[in-house]
Amino acid sequence: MRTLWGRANSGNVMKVIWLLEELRLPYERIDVGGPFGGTDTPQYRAKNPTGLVPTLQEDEFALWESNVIMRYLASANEAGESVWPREARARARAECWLDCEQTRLARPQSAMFWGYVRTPPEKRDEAAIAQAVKDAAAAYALIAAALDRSPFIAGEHLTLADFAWGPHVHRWLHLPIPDRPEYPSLRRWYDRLLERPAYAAHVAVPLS
Ligand SMILES: N[C@@H](CCC(=O)N[C@@H](CS)C(=O)NCC(=O)O)C(=O)O
Repeated sequence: MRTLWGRANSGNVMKVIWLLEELRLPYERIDVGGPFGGTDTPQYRAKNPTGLVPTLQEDEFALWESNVIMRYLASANEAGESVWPREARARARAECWLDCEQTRLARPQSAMFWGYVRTPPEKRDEAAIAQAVKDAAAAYALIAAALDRSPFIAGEHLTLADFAWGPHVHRWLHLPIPDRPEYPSLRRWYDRLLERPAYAAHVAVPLS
């Protein structure tokens, strides 16, 4: 039995839902985190000591960190070969972008998203949001340059790199950012992702 713990409107949970759906791996999802709570119990912390979402559980085996969960699912299941190259260098090239999403984008993206979507206008720290937008724009410039050269982030095919960045870009393009830099290759890639039913259904949803 495979269970994904985490609320569906978390960007990090969305990555995993999209992957599970794309690979057609059966799972159940349980809402925890945010308004649902449930992440501060000893039972949940035993599965995920950070108390964050997502957590993946397969019987007694539990994993946390969204990108690790994706790597595991793509490595442990034959269907994963289509999005996770078995050849070491091809895989390593995609890994760069997975780690880069965590190290360069995750923090400013989260500050920007919380600032615009989950904070009432009168309580927003406009300077902090502006800085987050600037930092996120610099991270998107990195993948835009990669996407100038190939249709997907790590090359000719959809890989976990696209799953890691995909939920963020939908938000980036829909947040009310006044002076958002336009990266044409980023937008073309986003349009390509929208053609995928699992992305359209589970990721490209109203911001909440
Ligand atoms: N690096 C972690 C970050 C996890 C994270 O920050 N999750 C957020 C949601 S996107 C969270 O759990 N927030 C608290 C909550 O939902 O209760 C990952 O990629 O899984």
